[in-house]
Amino acid sequence: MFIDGDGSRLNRVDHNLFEGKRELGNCITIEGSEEPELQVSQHDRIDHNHFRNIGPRHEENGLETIRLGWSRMFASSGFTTVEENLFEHCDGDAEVISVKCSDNRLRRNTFIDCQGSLVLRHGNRNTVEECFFLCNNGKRGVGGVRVIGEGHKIINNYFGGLTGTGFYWPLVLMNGDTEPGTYTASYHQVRQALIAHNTFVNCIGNTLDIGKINGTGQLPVKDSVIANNIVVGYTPVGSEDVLVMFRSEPENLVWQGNIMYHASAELGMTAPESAVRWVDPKLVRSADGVWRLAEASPAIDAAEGSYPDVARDLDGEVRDERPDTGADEYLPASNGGRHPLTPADVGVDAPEGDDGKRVGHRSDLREARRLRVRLAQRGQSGLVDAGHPVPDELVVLVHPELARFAQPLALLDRPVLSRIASRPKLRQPRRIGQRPPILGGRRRRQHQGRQNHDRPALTCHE
Ligand SMILES: [Ca+2]
Ligand SMILES: [Ca+2]
Repeated sequence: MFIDGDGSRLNRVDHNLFEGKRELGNCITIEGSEEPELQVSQHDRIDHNHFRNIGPRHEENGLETIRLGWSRMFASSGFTTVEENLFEHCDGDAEVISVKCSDNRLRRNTFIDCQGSLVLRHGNRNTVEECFFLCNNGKRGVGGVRVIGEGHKIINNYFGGLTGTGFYWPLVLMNGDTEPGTYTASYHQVRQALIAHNTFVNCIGNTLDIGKINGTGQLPVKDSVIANNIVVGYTPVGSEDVLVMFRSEPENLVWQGNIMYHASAELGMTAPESAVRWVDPKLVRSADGVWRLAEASPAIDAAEGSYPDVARDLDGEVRDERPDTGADEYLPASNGGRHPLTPADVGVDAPEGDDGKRVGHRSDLREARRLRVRLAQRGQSGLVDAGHPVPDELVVLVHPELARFAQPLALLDRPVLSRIASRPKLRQPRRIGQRPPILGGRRRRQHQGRQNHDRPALTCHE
């Protein structure tokens, strides 16, 4: 699915199943306009989708589940939200999600056994929060989050049992080749990153990998904060032996209020107790497999400093006046937190989201058909949302491979015009920036070039 075009905004892609994609091409790509200036599509929402069995890893880059923007759009603000999606065995690319523009929010997504990472590859000020990154069955190469650029926030996430190494350690902060602000196909310097209130449990060693170099890498991680995280391993799960690995020396990296403990690994740095306390946080595994705080945990009320971005916890619950270390706030009166998403929570048959905006009743279908006819009369054939005006500039191009998912598009709660790529004779709506969904010739080379020039190829286990 390709979301694109001049003035593209307010598109929603929700409650779909993306499954079994093996050939090159992302499941969802969001781009935008190139003239008069590069502008990524804005205020889009990708939610409650189920992505599964994407892959195996392709020899070329470009089989991501989602790519937001592309490298030359890095400075453009997307304000897009990717939330409440389930990713299972999405192995097609080193980047399960590739973010290449600015000011997006990725939250409450669950990643299970995905051989790759969520990568903030280009762009600034993106937030990754309240996500579960899980490896359930010891599958190799299952990664977490890799950070490049300025002002990113990684908060309230849970990383459980991850097995990725090299570029796929649970959290990787890359060294840069280029200062933020100018285009590069390589790596922008990490600055002003906030890594706060995350919980890492039973991952293979080197949970935090700082200053990894891929390229010249002369610009170190700078002016960033790693605060109030829990890193704990109760079982020896790998051969690596430190929790924090410095590949190069950071510049003004502040450590505060972290709790780390491992049965068989060492910390890997010297730090005062106020920065990292080596103590067992005494987490207890709950029924959903997530390790959470319990009554006796020394992490309760132990957070230091003030982080207004973390007013809630992984469960979405408001933290009390003395926040706990890690992603979970221990609230004895709570009647249950958020759990890792399951197939029942997402996809075509899933119930409404938290916002109660799910549609899909028969009356909506009837309305959608009516609008479809009306649109055809206007020369704008396609499926549209029920009960909304249809602005010309909002477009979703549906790749033929995904055409069978076109019907759920009729159920979007945002005004979206959908065009099936296999019907090329449709008259084109005004003001639509076109991009053939089947890429051929020059365009295909150009498209692949975007993918390939953006990063060096990575192999899964390096
Ligand atoms: Ca507390
Ligand atoms: Ca909680």
